[in-house]
Amino acid sequence: MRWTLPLVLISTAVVMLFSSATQAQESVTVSIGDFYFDSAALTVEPGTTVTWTNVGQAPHNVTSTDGGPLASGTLQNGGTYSYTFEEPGSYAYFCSIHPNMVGSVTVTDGGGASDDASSQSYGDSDDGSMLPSTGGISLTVALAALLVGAGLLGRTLLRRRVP
Ligand SMILES: [Cu+2]
Repeated sequence: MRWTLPLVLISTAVVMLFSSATQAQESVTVSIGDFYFDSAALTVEPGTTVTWTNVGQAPHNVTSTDGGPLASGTLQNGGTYSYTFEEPGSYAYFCSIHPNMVGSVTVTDGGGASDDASSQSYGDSDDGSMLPSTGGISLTVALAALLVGAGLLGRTLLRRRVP
């Protein structure tokens, strides 16, 4: 019966680790100002939805530079445009009304271990507004549960060896 708690904790931790690794999808916002994109250079994982919001007074748009998929049409103040990036690659875009407004979204190949995913998320200090904090917290909780579970298991094993 002493095995039950550690085993539950460990399996819970493993499930949480896997689910946080596959929860790469997230949402990121980019502000469109007069006359800039913020963040102008974004790095996301596949499956990320990026939403541009025009916080400026002038009309702007999000238009792929090289015939890519981004085509927001004209966004007035408060207007938004979303696109979900599935394919890895580099997506350059600009505002065709003000061609000196340029930005890019880099989509990673996303095929890494969970270590890659978390270090990537936390590396984005430029756009600290949209850190996937829930993923980080659940990873920490999972690791803590794993350590506690392993500790309990170890103590149980030690106790069993003592006559
Ligand atoms: Cu513009």
